[in-house]
Amino acid sequence: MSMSRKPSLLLGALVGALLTAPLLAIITLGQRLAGLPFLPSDFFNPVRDLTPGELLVFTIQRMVDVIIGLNLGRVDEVAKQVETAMAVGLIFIIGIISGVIFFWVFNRVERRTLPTAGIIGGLIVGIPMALISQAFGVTTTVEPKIVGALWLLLLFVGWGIAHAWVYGRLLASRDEKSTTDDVVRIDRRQFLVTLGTASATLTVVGAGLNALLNRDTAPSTPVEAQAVAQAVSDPTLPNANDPVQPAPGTRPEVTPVEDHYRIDISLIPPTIKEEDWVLPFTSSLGGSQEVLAEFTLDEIKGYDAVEAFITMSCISNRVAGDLISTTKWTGVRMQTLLQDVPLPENAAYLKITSADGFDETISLEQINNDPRIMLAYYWEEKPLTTEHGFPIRIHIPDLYGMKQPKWITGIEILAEDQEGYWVRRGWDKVARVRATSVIDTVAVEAAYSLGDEVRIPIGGIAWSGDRGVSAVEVSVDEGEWQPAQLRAPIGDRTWTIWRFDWAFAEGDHTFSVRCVEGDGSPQIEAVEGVRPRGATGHHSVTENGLTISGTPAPFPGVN
Ligand SMILES: Nc1nc2c(c(=O)[nH]1)N[C@H]1C(S)=C(S)[C@@H](COP(=O)(O)O)O[C@H]1N2
Ligand SMILES: [Mo]
Repeated sequence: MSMSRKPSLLLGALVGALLTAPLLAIITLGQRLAGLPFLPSDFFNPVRDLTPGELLVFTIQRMVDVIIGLNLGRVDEVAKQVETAMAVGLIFIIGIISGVIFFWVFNRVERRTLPTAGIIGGLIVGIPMALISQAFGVTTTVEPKIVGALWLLLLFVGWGIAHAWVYGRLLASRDEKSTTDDVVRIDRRQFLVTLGTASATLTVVGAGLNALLNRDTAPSTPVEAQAVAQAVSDPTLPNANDPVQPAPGTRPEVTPVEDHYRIDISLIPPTIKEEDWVLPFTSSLGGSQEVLAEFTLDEIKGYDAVEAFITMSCISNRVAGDLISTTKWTGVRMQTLLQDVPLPENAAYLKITSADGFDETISLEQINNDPRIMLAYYWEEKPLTTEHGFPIRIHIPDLYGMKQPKWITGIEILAEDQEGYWVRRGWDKVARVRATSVIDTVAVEAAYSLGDEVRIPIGGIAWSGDRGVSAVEVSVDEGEWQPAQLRAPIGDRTWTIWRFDWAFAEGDHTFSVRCVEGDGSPQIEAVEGVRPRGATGHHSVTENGLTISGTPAPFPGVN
Protein backbone atom coordinates (compact mmCIF):
# COMPACT_ATOMS: atom_id res chain seq x y z
CA MET A 1 0.00 0.00 0.00
CA SER A 2 1.54 3.30 -0.97
CA MET A 3 1.48 6.30 1.35
CA SER A 4 -0.55 8.36 -1.08
CA ARG A 5 -3.51 6.03 -0.70
CA LYS A 6 -3.72 6.61 2.99
CA PRO A 7 -6.28 9.03 4.42
CA SER A 8 -4.78 12.50 4.82
CA LEU A 9 -4.27 14.36 8.08
CA LEU A 10 -6.84 16.89 6.92
CA LEU A 11 -9.31 14.05 6.78
CA GLY A 12 -8.22 13.24 10.33
CA ALA A 13 -9.22 16.76 11.41
CA LEU A 14 -12.61 16.35 9.75
CA VAL A 15 -13.19 12.96 11.36
CA GLY A 16 -12.03 14.37 14.73
CA ALA A 17 -14.67 17.09 14.42
CA LEU A 18 -17.38 14.66 13.30
CA LEU A 19 -16.70 12.32 16.21
CA THR A 20 -16.15 14.95 18.91
CA ALA A 21 -19.43 16.78 18.26
CA PRO A 22 -21.61 13.79 19.21
CA LEU A 23 -19.22 12.98 22.08
CA LEU A 24 -19.92 16.44 23.49
CA ALA A 25 -23.64 15.96 22.96
CA ILE A 26 -23.54 12.68 24.90
CA ILE A 27 -21.48 14.21 27.71
CA THR A 28 -23.97 17.07 27.98
CA LEU A 29 -26.90 14.67 28.04
CA GLY A 30 -25.18 12.59 30.71
CA GLN A 31 -24.94 15.71 32.86
CA ARG A 32 -28.55 16.68 32.31
CA LEU A 33 -30.08 13.25 32.73
CA ALA A 34 -27.84 11.60 35.28
CA GLY A 35 -25.72 14.30 36.88
CA LEU A 36 -22.55 12.92 35.27
CA PRO A 37 -19.64 15.34 34.86
CA PHE A 38 -19.88 18.18 32.37
CA LEU A 39 -16.36 17.83 31.09
CA PRO A 40 -16.13 21.17 29.24
CA SER A 41 -16.72 23.03 32.49
CA ASP A 42 -14.53 20.74 34.62
CA PHE A 43 -11.72 21.14 32.11
CA PHE A 44 -12.24 24.87 31.66
CA ASN A 45 -11.91 25.67 35.37
CA PRO A 46 -8.25 24.70 35.81
CA VAL A 47 -7.46 26.29 32.45
CA ARG A 48 -9.11 29.48 33.71
CA ASP A 49 -7.21 29.35 37.01
CA LEU A 50 -3.91 28.85 35.19
CA THR A 51 -4.59 31.72 32.80
CA PRO A 52 -2.53 34.76 33.83
CA GLY A 53 -4.76 37.11 35.85
CA GLU A 54 -4.42 40.05 33.47
CA LEU A 55 -5.32 37.98 30.43
CA LEU A 56 -8.27 36.39 32.21
CA VAL A 57 -9.63 39.73 33.34
CA PHE A 58 -9.02 41.26 29.91
CA THR A 59 -10.94 38.45 28.26
CA ILE A 60 -13.85 38.80 30.65
CA GLN A 61 -13.95 42.58 30.24
CA ARG A 62 -13.97 42.35 26.43
CA MET A 63 -16.71 39.75 26.65
CA VAL A 64 -18.79 42.06 28.83
CA ASP A 65 -18.08 44.95 26.40
CA VAL A 66 -19.49 42.88 23.57
CA ILE A 67 -22.53 41.78 25.58
CA ILE A 68 -23.31 45.37 26.53
CA GLY A 69 -22.32 46.81 23.15
CA LEU A 70 -24.55 44.43 21.22
CA ASN A 71 -27.22 44.60 23.90
CA LEU A 72 -27.30 40.82 24.10
CA GLY A 73 -29.19 40.62 27.39
CA ARG A 74 -28.43 40.26 31.07
CA VAL A 75 -24.67 40.44 31.45
CA ASP A 76 -24.44 37.58 33.97
CA GLU A 77 -26.58 35.20 31.91
CA VAL A 78 -25.05 35.94 28.51
CA ALA A 79 -21.53 35.79 29.98
CA LYS A 80 -22.27 32.27 31.25
CA GLN A 81 -23.47 31.27 27.79
CA VAL A 82 -20.36 32.69 26.15
CA GLU A 83 -18.12 30.95 28.68
CA THR A 84 -19.92 27.66 28.14
CA ALA A 85 -19.46 28.05 24.39
CA MET A 86 -15.75 28.69 24.97
CA ALA A 87 -15.43 25.65 27.20
CA VAL A 88 -17.22 23.40 24.72
CA GLY A 89 -15.17 24.91 21.90
CA LEU A 90 -11.99 24.08 23.74
CA ILE A 91 -12.86 20.37 23.95
CA PHE A 92 -13.97 20.48 20.31
CA ILE A 93 -10.60 21.89 19.23
CA ILE A 94 -8.80 19.27 21.30
CA GLY A 95 -10.95 16.70 19.48
CA ILE A 96 -9.96 18.03 16.06
CA ILE A 97 -6.26 18.06 16.94
CA SER A 98 -6.62 14.53 18.29
CA GLY A 99 -8.20 13.47 14.99
CA VAL A 100 -5.11 14.68 13.14
CA ILE A 101 -2.78 12.88 15.55
CA PHE A 102 -4.87 9.70 15.36
CA PHE A 103 -4.64 9.64 11.57
CA TRP A 104 -0.93 10.37 11.68
CA VAL A 105 -0.43 7.36 13.97
CA PHE A 106 -2.88 5.14 12.06
CA ASN A 107 -0.95 5.87 8.87
CA ARG A 108 2.02 4.26 10.55
CA VAL A 109 0.56 1.11 12.08
CA GLU A 110 -0.50 -2.24 10.68
CA ARG A 111 -4.13 -2.42 9.75
CA ARG A 112 -4.85 -5.15 12.29
CA THR A 113 -3.45 -3.01 15.11
CA LEU A 114 -5.85 -0.17 14.32
CA PRO A 115 -8.41 -1.10 17.03
CA THR A 116 -5.65 -1.31 19.66
CA ALA A 117 -4.25 2.02 18.49
CA GLY A 118 -7.76 3.49 18.76
CA ILE A 119 -8.17 2.22 22.32
CA ILE A 120 -4.75 3.50 23.34
CA GLY A 121 -5.48 6.88 21.71
CA GLY A 122 -8.81 7.09 23.53
CA LEU A 123 -7.04 6.33 26.81
CA ILE A 124 -4.29 8.89 26.17
CA VAL A 125 -6.86 11.65 25.71
CA GLY A 126 -9.43 10.23 28.11
CA ILE A 127 -7.24 9.57 31.15
CA PRO A 128 -6.15 13.20 31.62
CA MET A 129 -9.71 14.37 30.98
CA ALA A 130 -11.09 11.93 33.55
CA LEU A 131 -8.36 12.83 36.06
CA ILE A 132 -8.93 16.57 35.65
CA SER A 133 -12.66 16.09 36.11
CA GLN A 134 -12.04 13.87 39.13
CA ALA A 135 -9.56 16.26 40.73
CA PHE A 136 -10.98 19.71 39.93
CA GLY A 137 -14.47 19.05 38.61
CA VAL A 138 -17.50 20.31 40.45
CA THR A 139 -20.19 19.34 38.00
CA THR A 140 -20.98 15.73 38.86
CA THR A 141 -23.54 14.90 41.49
CA VAL A 142 -23.04 11.13 41.17
CA GLU A 143 -21.45 9.38 44.15
CA PRO A 144 -18.77 8.18 44.34
CA LYS A 145 -17.13 10.74 42.09
CA ILE A 146 -15.01 8.10 40.34
CA VAL A 147 -18.16 6.92 38.52
CA GLY A 148 -18.16 10.16 36.54
CA ALA A 149 -14.46 9.82 35.75
CA LEU A 150 -14.98 6.25 34.54
CA TRP A 151 -17.92 7.34 32.40
CA LEU A 152 -15.72 9.94 30.70
CA LEU A 153 -12.96 7.40 30.22
CA LEU A 154 -15.39 4.95 28.68
CA LEU A 155 -16.71 7.60 26.29
CA PHE A 156 -13.22 8.58 25.22
CA VAL A 157 -12.21 4.97 24.61
CA GLY A 158 -15.34 4.57 22.47
CA TRP A 159 -14.41 7.77 20.68
CA GLY A 160 -10.86 6.45 20.08
CA ILE A 161 -12.21 3.17 18.71
CA ALA A 162 -14.58 5.14 16.48
CA HIS A 163 -11.58 6.97 15.00
CA ALA A 164 -9.90 3.63 14.25
CA TRP A 165 -13.07 2.23 12.76
CA VAL A 166 -13.65 5.25 10.54
CA TYR A 167 -10.02 5.16 9.46
CA GLY A 168 -10.37 1.49 8.62
CA ARG A 169 -13.43 2.18 6.53
CA LEU A 170 -11.70 4.98 4.67
CA LEU A 171 -8.81 2.67 3.94
CA ALA A 172 -11.15 -0.16 2.92
CA SER A 173 -13.09 2.05 0.56
CA ARG A 174 -9.84 2.77 -1.21
CA ASP A 175 -8.71 -0.83 -1.27
CA GLU A 176 -12.04 -2.14 -2.49
CA LYS A 177 -12.20 0.50 -5.16
CA SER A 178 -8.91 -0.51 -6.60
CA THR A 179 -9.12 -4.28 -6.23
CA THR A 180 -12.70 -5.46 -6.55
CA ASP A 181 -15.47 -4.70 -8.96
CA ASP A 182 -18.23 -7.03 -7.90
CA VAL A 183 -18.42 -5.92 -4.30
CA VAL A 184 -20.59 -2.90 -3.69
CA ARG A 185 -18.17 -0.07 -3.81
CA ILE A 186 -18.01 1.96 -0.70
CA ASP A 187 -17.22 5.29 -2.07
CA ARG A 188 -15.15 7.30 0.33
CA ARG A 189 -17.07 10.48 -0.24
CA GLN A 190 -20.30 8.61 0.27
CA PHE A 191 -18.99 7.19 3.52
CA LEU A 192 -17.96 10.62 4.79
CA VAL A 193 -21.38 12.00 3.97
CA THR A 194 -22.97 9.14 5.91
CA LEU A 195 -20.62 9.73 8.83
CA GLY A 196 -21.33 13.46 8.73
CA THR A 197 -25.06 12.84 8.70
CA ALA A 198 -24.82 10.41 11.61
CA SER A 199 -22.68 12.84 13.56
CA ALA A 200 -24.99 15.76 12.85
CA THR A 201 -28.06 13.70 13.76
CA LEU A 202 -26.60 12.57 17.06
CA THR A 203 -25.45 16.09 17.89
CA VAL A 204 -28.72 17.71 16.90
CA VAL A 205 -30.79 15.10 18.76
CA GLY A 206 -28.56 15.61 21.80
CA ALA A 207 -28.83 19.38 21.58
CA GLY A 208 -32.59 19.12 21.07
CA LEU A 209 -33.00 16.93 24.15
CA ASN A 210 -30.87 19.37 26.11
CA ALA A 211 -33.01 22.26 24.97
CA LEU A 212 -36.11 20.36 26.05
CA LEU A 213 -34.60 19.59 29.45
CA ASN A 214 -33.51 23.21 29.78
CA ARG A 215 -37.09 24.35 29.70
CA ASP A 216 -37.49 22.97 33.23
CA THR A 217 -35.49 25.87 34.52
CA ALA A 218 -37.80 28.78 33.89
CA PRO A 219 -36.20 31.63 32.00
CA SER A 220 -35.84 34.64 34.23
CA THR A 221 -37.91 37.70 33.61
CA PRO A 222 -35.95 40.53 32.04
CA VAL A 223 -35.23 43.28 34.53
CA GLU A 224 -37.28 45.79 32.51
CA ALA A 225 -40.31 43.52 32.48
CA GLN A 226 -40.16 43.05 36.25
CA ALA A 227 -39.79 46.75 36.75
CA VAL A 228 -42.76 47.62 34.57
CA ALA A 229 -44.84 45.03 36.40
CA GLN A 230 -44.19 46.83 39.65
CA ALA A 231 -46.62 49.71 39.91
CA VAL A 232 -46.46 50.35 43.64
CA SER A 233 -44.23 49.11 46.40
CA ASP A 234 -44.61 45.82 48.25
CA PRO A 235 -46.92 46.24 51.30
CA THR A 236 -44.94 43.71 53.36
CA LEU A 237 -41.71 45.70 53.31
CA PRO A 238 -40.60 47.76 56.30
CA ASN A 239 -41.03 51.03 54.38
CA ALA A 240 -44.51 50.20 53.09
CA ASN A 241 -46.00 53.38 54.55
CA ASP A 242 -43.45 55.69 53.00
CA PRO A 243 -45.34 58.30 50.98
CA VAL A 244 -42.58 58.44 48.36
CA GLN A 245 -43.67 55.80 45.85
CA PRO A 246 -41.22 54.45 43.29
CA ALA A 247 -41.64 56.03 39.85
CA PRO A 248 -43.35 53.47 37.58
CA GLY A 249 -40.62 51.44 35.89
CA THR A 250 -38.25 51.57 38.84
CA ARG A 251 -36.72 48.14 39.49
CA PRO A 252 -38.32 46.07 42.27
CA GLU A 253 -37.10 47.12 45.69
CA VAL A 254 -36.36 43.45 46.49
CA THR A 255 -34.94 41.35 43.67
CA PRO A 256 -36.71 37.98 43.32
CA VAL A 257 -34.08 35.32 44.10
CA GLU A 258 -34.38 33.80 40.63
CA ASP A 259 -33.52 37.20 39.14
CA HIS A 260 -30.67 38.00 41.53
CA TYR A 261 -27.54 38.62 39.51
CA ARG A 262 -25.09 35.73 39.58
CA ILE A 263 -21.33 35.75 39.21
CA ASP A 264 -19.09 32.80 39.80
CA ILE A 265 -15.92 31.37 38.45
CA SER A 266 -17.52 28.05 37.45
CA LEU A 267 -19.84 27.39 34.57
CA ILE A 268 -21.91 25.02 36.66
CA PRO A 269 -22.23 25.82 40.35
CA PRO A 270 -20.96 23.16 42.76
CA THR A 271 -23.73 21.01 44.19
CA ILE A 272 -23.21 20.34 47.89
CA LYS A 273 -25.24 17.72 49.70
CA GLU A 274 -26.30 18.79 53.15
CA GLU A 275 -25.58 15.34 54.66
CA ASP A 276 -21.98 15.45 53.41
CA TRP A 277 -21.28 18.99 54.52
CA VAL A 278 -19.65 20.29 57.68
CA LEU A 279 -17.88 23.56 58.24
CA PRO A 280 -14.44 22.96 59.75
CA PHE A 281 -12.38 25.74 61.32
CA THR A 282 -8.79 24.60 60.92
CA SER A 283 -5.38 25.91 61.85
CA SER A 284 -1.78 24.99 61.22
CA LEU A 285 -0.48 27.68 63.52
CA GLY A 286 0.46 25.16 66.17
CA GLY A 287 2.67 23.27 63.72
CA SER A 288 0.47 20.52 62.36
CA GLN A 289 -2.95 21.01 60.83
CA GLU A 290 -5.71 20.70 63.41
CA VAL A 291 -9.47 21.04 63.38
CA LEU A 292 -10.40 23.62 65.99
CA ALA A 293 -14.13 23.21 65.63
CA GLU A 294 -16.63 21.78 63.22
CA PHE A 295 -20.26 22.74 62.62
CA THR A 296 -23.06 20.99 60.79
CA LEU A 297 -25.66 23.08 59.01
CA ASP A 298 -28.18 22.29 61.76
CA GLU A 299 -25.73 23.40 64.41
CA ILE A 300 -25.18 26.68 62.57
CA LYS A 301 -28.93 27.18 62.26
CA GLY A 302 -29.23 26.45 65.98
CA TYR A 303 -27.54 29.74 66.89
CA ASP A 304 -29.52 32.96 67.20
CA ALA A 305 -30.40 34.05 63.70
CA VAL A 306 -29.93 37.52 62.31
CA GLU A 307 -31.60 38.81 59.19
CA ALA A 308 -31.23 41.87 57.05
CA PHE A 309 -32.14 43.17 53.63
CA ILE A 310 -28.85 43.48 51.81
CA THR A 311 -27.84 44.99 48.51
CA MET A 312 -24.83 43.33 46.92
CA SER A 313 -22.96 44.34 43.80
CA CYS A 314 -20.25 42.82 41.72
CA ILE A 315 -17.12 44.95 41.43
CA SER A 316 -17.50 44.39 37.67
CA ASN A 317 -20.81 46.20 37.67
CA ARG A 318 -20.57 49.17 35.35
CA VAL A 319 -22.36 52.39 36.07
CA ALA A 320 -26.07 51.47 35.75
CA GLY A 321 -25.17 47.84 35.10
CA ASP A 322 -27.31 44.86 36.06
CA LEU A 323 -24.84 43.14 38.44
CA ILE A 324 -26.49 44.51 41.58
CA SER A 325 -29.42 43.08 43.53
CA THR A 326 -31.17 43.22 46.87
CA THR A 327 -32.53 40.36 48.92
CA LYS A 328 -33.17 39.31 52.52
CA TRP A 329 -30.32 37.38 54.11
CA THR A 330 -30.54 35.22 57.22
CA GLY A 331 -27.65 33.67 59.08
CA VAL A 332 -25.54 33.58 62.21
CA ARG A 333 -23.23 36.35 63.28
CA MET A 334 -19.62 35.40 62.65
CA GLN A 335 -18.81 36.79 66.10
CA THR A 336 -21.30 34.40 67.69
CA LEU A 337 -19.94 31.35 65.91
CA LEU A 338 -16.35 32.28 66.69
CA GLN A 339 -17.12 32.20 70.42
CA ASP A 340 -17.24 28.43 70.00
CA VAL A 341 -13.98 28.18 68.08
CA PRO A 342 -10.87 27.94 70.31
CA LEU A 343 -8.64 30.32 68.38
CA PRO A 344 -4.88 30.00 68.67
CA GLU A 345 -2.95 32.85 70.30
CA ASN A 346 -1.66 34.42 67.09
CA ALA A 347 -4.84 34.04 65.04
CA ALA A 348 -5.35 37.14 62.91
CA TYR A 349 -7.03 36.18 59.64
CA LEU A 350 -9.67 33.79 58.40
CA LYS A 351 -9.16 32.24 54.99
CA ILE A 352 -12.48 31.11 53.61
CA THR A 353 -12.38 28.37 51.00
CA SER A 354 -15.15 27.26 48.69
CA ALA A 355 -16.26 24.13 46.87
CA ASP A 356 -15.45 25.71 43.50
CA GLY A 357 -11.84 26.57 44.37
CA PHE A 358 -12.61 30.18 45.23
CA ASP A 359 -11.13 31.73 48.38
CA GLU A 360 -10.94 35.02 50.25
CA THR A 361 -9.43 36.20 53.50
CA ILE A 362 -10.92 38.44 56.16
CA SER A 363 -9.22 39.78 59.25
CA LEU A 364 -10.33 38.83 62.73
CA GLU A 365 -10.17 42.50 63.59
CA GLN A 366 -12.78 43.29 60.98
CA ILE A 367 -15.05 40.57 62.34
CA ASN A 368 -14.59 41.77 65.93
CA ASN A 369 -15.50 45.30 64.85
CA ASP A 370 -18.56 44.38 62.84
CA PRO A 371 -21.34 42.25 64.34
CA ARG A 372 -23.18 42.40 61.00
CA ILE A 373 -20.74 40.03 59.32
CA MET A 374 -22.69 36.80 59.00
CA LEU A 375 -22.55 33.31 57.68
CA ALA A 376 -25.82 33.20 55.77
CA TYR A 377 -27.91 30.13 55.04
CA TYR A 378 -31.19 31.66 53.88
CA TRP A 379 -32.17 34.07 51.19
CA GLU A 380 -35.77 35.18 51.42
CA GLU A 381 -36.24 32.71 54.28
CA LYS A 382 -35.38 29.73 52.11
CA PRO A 383 -32.14 27.74 51.90
CA LEU A 384 -29.67 29.32 49.52
CA THR A 385 -30.08 28.01 46.00
CA THR A 386 -27.28 26.02 44.40
CA GLU A 387 -26.42 29.06 42.24
CA HIS A 388 -26.20 31.40 45.19
CA GLY A 389 -24.00 29.35 47.48
CA PHE A 390 -25.82 26.50 49.21
CA PRO A 391 -25.35 25.72 52.05
CA ILE A 392 -23.41 28.71 53.42
CA ARG A 393 -22.03 32.01 52.21
CA ILE A 394 -20.58 34.98 54.02
CA HIS A 395 -21.89 38.52 54.13
CA ILE A 396 -19.46 41.38 54.76
CA PRO A 397 -21.09 44.81 54.70
CA ASP A 398 -19.75 47.52 52.41
CA LEU A 399 -17.59 45.24 50.25
CA TYR A 400 -18.13 44.11 46.70
CA GLY A 401 -19.25 40.53 46.05
CA MET A 402 -15.73 39.35 45.17
CA LYS A 403 -14.81 39.46 48.89
CA GLN A 404 -17.75 37.27 49.94
CA PRO A 405 -17.40 33.57 49.14
CA LYS A 406 -20.35 31.29 48.42
CA TRP A 407 -20.38 27.46 48.89
CA ILE A 408 -18.06 27.75 51.88
CA THR A 409 -16.36 24.46 52.70
CA GLY A 410 -13.75 25.50 55.22
CA ILE A 411 -12.26 28.33 57.25
CA GLU A 412 -8.58 28.31 58.00
CA ILE A 413 -7.14 30.46 60.75
CA LEU A 414 -4.01 32.32 59.70
CA ALA A 415 -1.50 34.62 61.36
CA GLU A 416 -0.77 36.52 58.15
CA ASP A 417 -3.02 38.02 55.51
CA GLN A 418 -3.45 36.32 52.14
CA GLU A 419 -4.79 37.64 48.86
CA GLY A 420 -8.06 36.17 47.65
CA TYR A 421 -8.97 34.67 44.28
CA TRP A 422 -9.71 37.93 42.44
CA VAL A 423 -7.14 39.98 44.35
CA ARG A 424 -4.44 37.64 43.03
CA ARG A 425 -5.79 38.49 39.60
CA GLY A 426 -5.30 42.21 40.01
CA TRP A 427 -8.52 43.42 41.60
CA ASP A 428 -8.52 45.74 44.58
CA LYS A 429 -7.51 44.17 47.88
CA VAL A 430 -10.11 46.07 49.91
CA ALA A 431 -12.89 46.19 47.31
CA ARG A 432 -15.00 48.66 49.25
CA VAL A 433 -18.23 49.59 47.52
CA ARG A 434 -18.19 52.95 45.73
CA ALA A 435 -21.33 55.04 45.73
CA THR A 436 -23.54 54.75 42.68
CA SER A 437 -26.85 56.11 41.48
CA VAL A 438 -28.91 55.03 38.51
CA ILE A 439 -31.87 56.28 36.50
CA ASP A 440 -34.20 53.33 35.93
CA THR A 441 -37.10 55.13 34.33
CA VAL A 442 -38.36 58.31 32.72
CA ALA A 443 -42.02 57.43 33.05
CA VAL A 444 -43.69 59.47 30.33
CA GLU A 445 -46.67 57.13 30.47
CA ALA A 446 -47.21 58.18 34.09
CA ALA A 447 -47.41 61.89 33.32
CA TYR A 448 -49.78 63.83 35.53
CA SER A 449 -50.83 67.42 35.82
CA LEU A 450 -49.97 69.67 38.72
CA GLY A 451 -51.43 73.14 38.39
CA ASP A 452 -50.38 74.40 34.96
CA GLU A 453 -47.53 71.98 34.69
CA VAL A 454 -47.25 68.45 33.46
CA ARG A 455 -44.96 66.31 35.59
CA ILE A 456 -43.17 63.13 34.72
CA PRO A 457 -41.84 60.78 37.37
CA ILE A 458 -38.20 59.89 36.94
CA GLY A 459 -36.70 57.37 39.31
CA GLY A 460 -34.15 54.76 40.18
CA ILE A 461 -31.76 53.67 42.89
CA ALA A 462 -28.77 55.02 44.78
CA TRP A 463 -26.43 52.95 46.93
CA SER A 464 -23.22 53.40 48.86
CA GLY A 465 -22.67 50.10 50.63
CA ASP A 466 -23.47 50.47 54.32
CA ARG A 467 -22.79 54.19 54.37
CA GLY A 468 -26.28 55.34 53.50
CA VAL A 469 -27.59 57.83 50.98
CA SER A 470 -28.41 61.29 52.31
CA ALA A 471 -29.38 62.93 49.02
CA VAL A 472 -29.98 62.25 45.36
CA GLU A 473 -29.94 65.01 42.78
CA VAL A 474 -31.03 65.15 39.18
CA SER A 475 -29.88 67.47 36.45
CA VAL A 476 -31.79 67.91 33.20
CA ASP A 477 -29.92 68.99 30.09
CA GLU A 478 -26.89 69.81 32.21
CA GLY A 479 -28.91 72.34 34.20
CA GLU A 480 -28.58 72.84 37.92
CA TRP A 481 -28.75 69.85 40.25
CA GLN A 482 -32.15 69.51 41.88
CA PRO A 483 -33.00 67.34 44.87
CA ALA A 484 -34.96 64.14 44.33
CA GLN A 485 -37.29 62.63 46.90
CA LEU A 486 -35.91 59.65 48.79
CA ARG A 487 -37.93 56.65 49.79
CA ALA A 488 -36.76 55.17 53.10
CA PRO A 489 -34.51 52.22 52.26
CA ILE A 490 -35.63 48.78 53.47
CA GLY A 491 -32.38 48.26 55.34
CA ASP A 492 -29.20 49.98 56.45
CA ARG A 493 -27.24 48.24 53.67
CA THR A 494 -29.72 48.42 50.82
CA TRP A 495 -30.17 50.74 47.92
CA THR A 496 -32.40 53.77 48.30
CA ILE A 497 -35.17 54.32 45.81
CA TRP A 498 -35.43 57.93 44.67
CA ARG A 499 -37.92 59.82 42.59
CA PHE A 500 -37.83 63.16 40.81
CA ASP A 501 -41.00 64.56 39.32
CA TRP A 502 -39.81 66.60 36.41
CA ALA A 503 -41.70 69.54 34.93
CA PHE A 504 -42.18 68.13 31.47
CA ALA A 505 -41.03 69.80 28.27
CA GLU A 506 -41.35 68.17 24.84
CA GLY A 507 -38.33 67.21 22.80
CA ASP A 508 -34.92 65.69 23.42
CA HIS A 509 -33.57 65.67 26.95
CA THR A 510 -30.66 64.29 28.90
CA PHE A 511 -31.12 63.37 32.54
CA SER A 512 -28.24 62.83 34.95
CA VAL A 513 -28.21 61.62 38.53
CA ARG A 514 -25.78 61.76 41.42
CA CYS A 515 -25.99 60.98 45.11
CA VAL A 516 -24.46 62.02 48.40
CA GLU A 517 -23.35 59.46 50.98
CA GLY A 518 -24.65 59.39 54.53
CA ASP A 519 -21.67 61.36 55.82
CA GLY A 520 -22.00 64.05 53.16
CA SER A 521 -19.34 62.83 50.73
CA PRO A 522 -20.47 63.25 47.15
CA GLN A 523 -20.61 60.36 44.71
CA ILE A 524 -17.39 60.36 42.70
CA GLU A 525 -17.95 62.19 39.43
CA ALA A 526 -14.71 61.20 37.70
CA VAL A 527 -15.30 58.32 35.32
CA GLU A 528 -13.41 55.16 36.17
CA GLY A 529 -13.92 51.70 34.71
CA VAL A 530 -14.67 48.69 36.86
CA ARG A 531 -11.07 47.57 37.17
CA PRO A 532 -9.49 47.50 39.66
CA ARG A 533 -11.66 49.26 42.25
CA GLY A 534 -15.19 49.39 40.87
CA ALA A 535 -16.76 51.88 38.47
CA THR A 536 -17.40 55.55 39.24
CA GLY A 537 -19.08 58.37 37.35
CA HIS A 538 -22.56 59.78 36.99
CA HIS A 539 -25.29 57.98 35.10
CA SER A 540 -27.08 59.83 32.32
CA VAL A 541 -29.86 58.86 29.96
CA THR A 542 -31.00 60.69 26.88
CA GLU A 543 -34.61 60.51 25.74
CA ASN A 544 -35.35 61.73 22.25
CA GLY A 545 -38.62 63.24 21.06
CA LEU A 546 -40.46 63.11 24.36
CA THR A 547 -44.18 63.74 23.95
CA ILE A 548 -47.27 62.93 25.92
CA SER A 549 -50.67 62.09 24.49
CA GLY A 550 -53.90 63.64 25.73
CA THR A 551 -54.40 65.63 28.90
CA PRO A 552 -52.76 63.97 31.89
CA ALA A 553 -54.93 63.33 34.94
CA PRO A 554 -54.14 65.06 38.22
CA PHE A 555 -51.64 63.35 40.46
CA PRO A 556 -53.49 60.61 42.33
CA GLY A 557 -53.84 61.30 46.04
CA VAL A 558 -52.26 64.73 45.99
CA ASN A 559 -54.07 68.09 45.68
N1 LIG B 1 -17.21 30.38 45.91
C1 LIG B 1 -17.43 31.50 45.21
N2 LIG B 1 -17.89 32.57 45.84
C2 LIG B 1 -18.11 33.71 45.18
C3 LIG B 1 -17.81 33.80 43.80
C4 LIG B 1 -17.32 32.65 43.15
O1 LIG B 1 -17.06 32.63 41.94
N3 LIG B 1 -17.14 31.51 43.89
N4 LIG B 1 -18.01 34.99 43.14
C5 LIG B 1 -18.01 36.19 43.96
C6 LIG B 1 -18.43 37.34 43.21
S1 LIG B 1 -17.31 38.00 42.13
C7 LIG B 1 -19.65 37.92 43.41
S2 LIG B 1 -20.04 39.38 42.66
C8 LIG B 1 -20.66 37.29 44.29
C9 LIG B 1 -21.93 37.06 43.53
O2 LIG B 1 -22.88 36.40 44.31
P1 LIG B 1 -24.21 35.91 43.61
O3 LIG B 1 -23.82 35.13 42.41
O4 LIG B 1 -24.98 35.12 44.60
O5 LIG B 1 -24.96 37.17 43.21
O6 LIG B 1 -20.23 36.05 44.81
C10 LIG B 1 -18.88 36.03 45.19
N5 LIG B 1 -18.61 34.78 45.84
MO1 LIG C 1 -18.18 39.97 41.36
